[in-house]
Amino acid sequence: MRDRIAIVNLMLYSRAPHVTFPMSFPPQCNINACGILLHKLMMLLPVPTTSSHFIPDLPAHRKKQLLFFKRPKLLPEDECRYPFRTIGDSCYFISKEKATPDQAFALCVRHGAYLANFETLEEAMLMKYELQQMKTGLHFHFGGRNINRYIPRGDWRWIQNGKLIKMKYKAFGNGQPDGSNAGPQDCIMFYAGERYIWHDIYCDHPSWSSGYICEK
Ligand SMILES: [Ca+2]
Repeated sequence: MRDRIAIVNLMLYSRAPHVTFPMSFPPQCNINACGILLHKLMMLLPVPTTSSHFIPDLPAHRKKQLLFFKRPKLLPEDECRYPFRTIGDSCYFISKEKATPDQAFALCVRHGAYLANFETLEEAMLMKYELQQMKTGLHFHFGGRNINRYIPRGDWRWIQNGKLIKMKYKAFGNGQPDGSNAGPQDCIMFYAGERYIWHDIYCDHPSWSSGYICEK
C-alpha cells in the first residue's frame, strides 16, 4: 500500500516545479504500459513516505484509478549507489576496467554483485541502448553461460545465486554463437563492433579482455 501511495504522490503532488507531471494516465495504463514512465518520475523525485500529501478534494473515482498503479520493483535508493546506477528497474555497474569474462565474474562478486543477467528482452534492450550512448568503443561482458558445447548453438543459461536459468530469448549476431567443443566460447558479451549485438567468446582468453556489467 505504501508503494501505491508513493506513486499517487509522485504523480500529483510533486514539490519539484521543474518536473512536468502528467495529471492523468490513460485508463488502460498498467504497470507494463506505464512502468518506465513511472520509474522516470520516481528517479526524479524524493519518494514521499506518508499519505499526508494527498489533495483532500481528489474525487474518489480518481483515487481508485491512481491507486491501481504499483511501484516498479527497485532496490531502495541507498542500495543502488555509485558506481552502481539504476537502468530500467535494475541496478547495474558498467565497468570500463578491462577483464576477461572469468575475471569479470569474480570482480562483480567482489562488488557484492553478480555478472549481469538480462532475463527479459526489455532489460537487454535498455542496456544495449545505454552502451550505445556511452560510446566507449568497448565490448562489455555479462552473465550468460553456455553449459553444453555439444548442442548446436549451445545451451545458454543465466547464473544467479547458484541457479542456472534457461534463456528465454537470445540476441546473438549473425553467425553467432559459433563456439564448439573444439573451440569453446561459453561466455557472452555485448559486441561493440556490431552495435552491441551478442557474441559468444572464450571465457578466459586475454584477447577478450574488455568492460563488464555487474548487477545487484
Ligand atoms: Ca563467437
